[in-house]
Amino acid sequence: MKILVQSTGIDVVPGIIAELKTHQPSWQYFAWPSDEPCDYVVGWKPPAELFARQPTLKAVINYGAGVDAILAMHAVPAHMPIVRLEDAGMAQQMAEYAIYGVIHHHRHMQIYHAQQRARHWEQHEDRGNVQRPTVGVMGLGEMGGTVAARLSAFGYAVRGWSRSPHEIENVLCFAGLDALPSFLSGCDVLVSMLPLTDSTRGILNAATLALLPRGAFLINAGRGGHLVDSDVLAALKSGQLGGAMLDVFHVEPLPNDHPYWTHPNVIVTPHIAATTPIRDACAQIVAKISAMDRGETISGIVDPNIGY
Ligand code: NDP
Ligand code: OXD
Repeated sequence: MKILVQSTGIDVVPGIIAELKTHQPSWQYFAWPSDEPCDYVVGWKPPAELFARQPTLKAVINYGAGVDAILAMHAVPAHMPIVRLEDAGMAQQMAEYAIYGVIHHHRHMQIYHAQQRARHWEQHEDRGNVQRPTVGVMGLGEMGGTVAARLSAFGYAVRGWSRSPHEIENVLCFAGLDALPSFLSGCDVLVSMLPLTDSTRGILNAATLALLPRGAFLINAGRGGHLVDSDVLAALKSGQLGGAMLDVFHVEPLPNDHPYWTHPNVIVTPHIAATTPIRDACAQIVAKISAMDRGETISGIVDPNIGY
């Protein structure tokens, strides 16, 4: 079996190949760019040229959870299965990221950071132990499902929203577009872990942000395309949003002159909410390729019609 490995950061490819070899030493591995005809490609945001130069590929294994970039490429042959990573150690990181953001808001950390810079001593803990915010999680899949369960175990009241109905212990679940207003109306903190699809692009806009309780805090670790940035900035200005923690953006790296960088109530992180853990990811990739090659049905095959 011949496996082609590609990534946007060329320096990570040798590490991925070394890790894949530990799980399956008998396969042959090639780093992109290579014209050696391969059976499978393990890649992240592959260039269109790769598919033209690799006509023997049987499937693409996406080295991450989100498949919006690869689905947007017209170069991937229509019949070729696209397989995404399922959790592979990322859900735990997502839970850490979300819990950090929720606590940042709940325990007034934005205010304390500003106070420290001004050498100002003042306590704001009246809300700290009395009124805990209700947290809403958009997307209840590998990431969002874990995030909702962990936040609930941490003691927050949690609600979740997905396309199809879900049942998660101690999480008030809503499903479908009709239920979105009821869901949003109870979210003091809104965490988005949605995939970017035709149905979710721009979903956080003036109309939907207006449905949140005044002063709500927004955490976005899904994709930048979920936000209408001008509407988010307007909501921050009016006080409809009390603050935001943003990990993903329309353009990455976030351009130097973007207002998010300097907004006093916005935390910017450089797409690190959950990075792909090489060991878990490679173990999962080898297991999925082996099963596919035996002709078995595997989980994690993307439905291009719904976009995730
Ligand atoms: P999954 O496919 O496992 O879950 C997606 C969830 O979103 C499902 O619950 C799905 O509903 C829901 N959903 C999809 N479309 C809609 C819709 N139109 N309306 C309501 N709910 C919808 O994906 P993951 O949890 O693995 O990953 C989610 C996203 O997180 C990725 O696509 C990626 O963009 C992002 N991500 C970001 C990272 C970062 O570092 N910032 C790292 C990893 C992922 P249903 O359950 O009904 O199908
Ligand atoms: C992913 C990501 O989708 O890192 O895996 O954003």
